[in-house]
Amino acid sequence: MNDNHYASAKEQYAALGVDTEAALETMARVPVSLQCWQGDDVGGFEKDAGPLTGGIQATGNYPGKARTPKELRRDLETALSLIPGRHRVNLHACYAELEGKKIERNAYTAGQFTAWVDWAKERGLGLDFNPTYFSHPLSADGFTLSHRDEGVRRFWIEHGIACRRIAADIGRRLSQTVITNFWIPDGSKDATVSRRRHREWLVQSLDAVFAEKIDPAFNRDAVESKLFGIGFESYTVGSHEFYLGYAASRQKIICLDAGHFHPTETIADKISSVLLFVPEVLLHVSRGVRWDSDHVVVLDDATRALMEEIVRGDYLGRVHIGMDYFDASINRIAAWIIGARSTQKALLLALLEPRERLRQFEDAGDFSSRLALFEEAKGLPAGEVWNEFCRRLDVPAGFSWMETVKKYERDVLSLRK
Ligand code: RNT
Ligand code: ZN
Repeated sequence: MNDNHYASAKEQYAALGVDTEAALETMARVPVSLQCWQGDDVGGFEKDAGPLTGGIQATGNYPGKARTPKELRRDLETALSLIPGRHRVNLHACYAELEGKKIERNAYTAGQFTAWVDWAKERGLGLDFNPTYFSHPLSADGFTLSHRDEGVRRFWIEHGIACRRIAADIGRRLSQTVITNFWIPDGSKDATVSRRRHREWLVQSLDAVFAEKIDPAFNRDAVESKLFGIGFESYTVGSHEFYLGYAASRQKIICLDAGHFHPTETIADKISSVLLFVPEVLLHVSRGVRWDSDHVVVLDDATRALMEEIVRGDYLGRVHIGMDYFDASINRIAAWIIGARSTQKALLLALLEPRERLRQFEDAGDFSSRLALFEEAKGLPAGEVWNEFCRRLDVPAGFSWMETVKKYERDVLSLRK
């Protein structure tokens, strides 16, 4: 019965020149990088960590957040078991396991991430990494790498250097590349006179962080811009122009976070421009809602357009898909799964687009047929291909995954007080 549904879908797509088998193969080999920080509201495990700062906020108090690395890993395993395919986990430096020792962030080493790496290795997961430039006394006044005080800048440069070394070490142990993403909160709430100086300091600091040559087989660096943060509304040192210029001139990966632009600005159209000038793109797939840049991803037009651009431009080999949102108002594991599956669905829809046919119409100047086919293609049975994808990878295709999450909530999460 189900097989027939897929077989019929396959035929309907084939009639438009779309190979569903090729789409399924691609789907099975494109990982998403799950953000560890969705599991504990960006808390991390440094014992004396204060509240979350840096202009980001996780609102809500849904019960059951992970309190220890073990809990977080177990939660991630549960989420990953309901997301079809083989994936990656994105770590932040503040998820270091310090075992009661007092170690400063500029002195972190791979030793603090051994348990994470062992775990990833055992499960065949890739890892990605982020230095943590927030929730720390030396970031309390809103500046880190672009701070006016040289000593503060030095501390954060050292943290960046330490993180690249940790990432390279992880990459060596896993025999694959770790992407290390640099995002800093630096900026101010109100009108700022010295915009220029902070940006000059930031260039110098980043150059110092990246001075050490590291084998790109094990670590590659990305830089992430932002429009504004909460409490940082008037000035963000690391703006889009800043990082696009930096990434292009230093050949770094540019990280595009879907929530970091003006409310009606989306990132889909940026892909084919930035990839002319930077080697690769890291996506922070997210959903901005008014002033929040980090709502759970859903299958919306912006996410669909993003994946369409990546597929149409044949960029899958140069784009890394990372998730970045944090919502503490719903079950945190469900949040991971909803966002990742929606991202995958957007990718599948893009792969199923009759793009050769559409391109032919476009090349022939037949825009009536192009628009007509865009609209007719929306009625094709993509859901059957998604179901087949999940079936082949042994993950529930439909809503029933929620039963597993609810059971986990009853048996595990509700016992965390
Ligand atoms: C913040 C950036 C950044 C963070 C993570 C936790 O606005 O999006 O990527 O979400 O580093
Ligand atoms: Zn981000």
